Amino acid sequence: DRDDQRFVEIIGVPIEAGAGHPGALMGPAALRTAGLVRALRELGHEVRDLGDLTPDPWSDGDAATARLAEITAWSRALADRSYAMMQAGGVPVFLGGDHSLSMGSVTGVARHCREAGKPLFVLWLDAHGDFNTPHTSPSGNMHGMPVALLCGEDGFDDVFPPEQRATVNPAHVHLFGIRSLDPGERRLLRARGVDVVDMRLIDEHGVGVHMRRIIERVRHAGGHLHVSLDVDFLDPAIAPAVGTAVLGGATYREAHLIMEMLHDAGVVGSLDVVELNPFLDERGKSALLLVDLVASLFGRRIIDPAVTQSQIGGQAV
Ligand code: NNH
Ligand code: MN
Ligand code: MN
Ligand code: MN
Repeated sequence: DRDDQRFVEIIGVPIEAGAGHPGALMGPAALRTAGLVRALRELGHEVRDLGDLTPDPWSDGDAATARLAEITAWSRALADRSYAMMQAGGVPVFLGGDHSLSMGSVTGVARHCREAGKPLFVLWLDAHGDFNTPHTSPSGNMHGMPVALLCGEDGFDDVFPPEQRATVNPAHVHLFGIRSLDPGERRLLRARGVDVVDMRLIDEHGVGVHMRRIIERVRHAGGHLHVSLDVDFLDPAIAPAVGTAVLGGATYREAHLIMEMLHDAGVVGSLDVVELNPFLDERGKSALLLVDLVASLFGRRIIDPAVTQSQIGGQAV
């Protein structure tokens, strides 16, 4: 038996209106098929799968208006549900669905943290900055905007009226694995002081240096860390199931090391797993990899540290 058992609540958020390519709405189903619930239970956690979220019906209009209305409906429903899941005291895991779902999931987490007086930090594992606003976005796709909404940028009053919007401090956001930024979002990221660990920094220092820095910061503040894992953070060679693949992503071991370090630090309180597009996968390999990464985040390890010590003659490592 282990001393790090958690109560994990899983909810599917099958939304794809924020992405340019259809298919992400099959993400939650693929993650379940790949064995997410079983993997977490095998680690000894208490797992409850709440099924998929159903938003209130939204009104349609022309294509762009309908997409905004749909994302608004999902975001509001998810913010309320995410808040309730936080209040229930477990670790909520949000299965996407495209990355616009984080507008709702993190808003709910932020409401809880504000009331609980707990500083909220966000680790955004992604190829992209997701800091566009409706004014800067070259594509208009809302999966490229959630961090800007969360950090209080203008242009999102349709999604959340100001009183429903729980803002995240941009100085508490760590973008990680970044290798594609649009000019407008790059300027905004600089102006707001967001920490951007791009692939260049990861190549030069390794992921461990930057993860230790981020983990120590959250620990020192006694904070809550929300992790938002976009599949395109990973190199497309190991995770092809994304509509917006960018070369030069995290390797298999870099991604696992991040998850293992986060687990050992014990700072993660909520998780998004987003942008899986099973229509683009190869025999389920991306979905299976994501399940393995989540398992590492929840305590799966290659070998128990005590065993390692006895095998090297009892010397501490
Ligand atoms: N930056 C681009 C945009 O805003 C791409 C965003 N796509 C993503 N983000 N997949 O993670 O349209
Ligand atoms: Mn709490
Ligand atoms: Mn993203
Ligand atoms: Mn991305």
